[in-house]
Amino acid sequence: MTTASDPYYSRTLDQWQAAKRVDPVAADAPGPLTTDEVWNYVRDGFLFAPELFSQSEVDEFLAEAESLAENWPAGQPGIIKEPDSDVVRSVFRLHKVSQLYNDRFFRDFRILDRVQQLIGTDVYIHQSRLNYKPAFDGKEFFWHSDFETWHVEDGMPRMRALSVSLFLTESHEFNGPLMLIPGSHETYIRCTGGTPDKHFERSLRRQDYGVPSRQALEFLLEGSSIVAPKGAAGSVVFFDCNTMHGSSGNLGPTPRINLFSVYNSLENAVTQPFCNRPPRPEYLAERAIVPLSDKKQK
Ligand code: 6CS
Ligand code: FE
Repeated sequence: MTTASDPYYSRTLDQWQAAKRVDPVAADAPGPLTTDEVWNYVRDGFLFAPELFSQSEVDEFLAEAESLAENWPAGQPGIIKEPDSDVVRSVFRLHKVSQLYNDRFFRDFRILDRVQQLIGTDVYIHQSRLNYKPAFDGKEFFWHSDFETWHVEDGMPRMRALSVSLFLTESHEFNGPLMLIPGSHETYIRCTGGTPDKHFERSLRRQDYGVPSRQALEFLLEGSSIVAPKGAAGSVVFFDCNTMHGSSGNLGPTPRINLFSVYNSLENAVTQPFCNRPPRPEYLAERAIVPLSDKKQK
């Protein structure tokens, strides 16, 4: 696709640019969220649901998270180490390896009903992962829009996806909580720089391309601010695919573990990447599309 026909081209100019989002933020489908909650999501680009899951559910999810990191089969793709050490930073494509997460989280009605209400169609999982943010060693995730990467490197056409992040440990000010810029989802930042070959092998440890410039961040922060939803394990953040977010390192003595799933509209399945590189591997961008509505778990 040419730059002219793609509203979300990026990494093609020498200067960063701010473009207006052209897709609606949320649909008006029926579901458990109140009108106010949907409205807040449309305004801010995220919604915080404290303690949506119970402590006993979280205990099981946490045991699974620890077991996955410890027993990841040698040679199975999808395990990422911290930038300066061999400590596990993330594991990916959990919807293909964890029955527990599939049955009790990814397809749980508390998640899927809300996701479908916001996206307005049936959905599938584009990506799933655990971020471990280990005690003392867990490094930052610099500011980014997930959509910029999913569009350029994975070929996701439009902004019809959202992320769900479940806190498996308490999120607090010392362990590098997720930070977001409310309202930033309305602006698409075109980044400078290209896409190096096999960029993903580096970017998941430390991202250097597809990140906004300092001036772009200042621009997004004019009239806005940084927020960090904090709270008990079991709390959930729903955030739009274009909301600018990041997190600092974990300087605390215990890990900060989050379980993520990314839902994309069935009408927005990935195509060829919007850069001159082959698509990223399927552990990062699912191409085996499984509609979720008939698999909902009550
Ligand atoms: O490259 C990706 O797809 C991703 N990277 C980051 C830093 N956040 C979202 C997603 O996992
Ligand atoms: Fe992200």
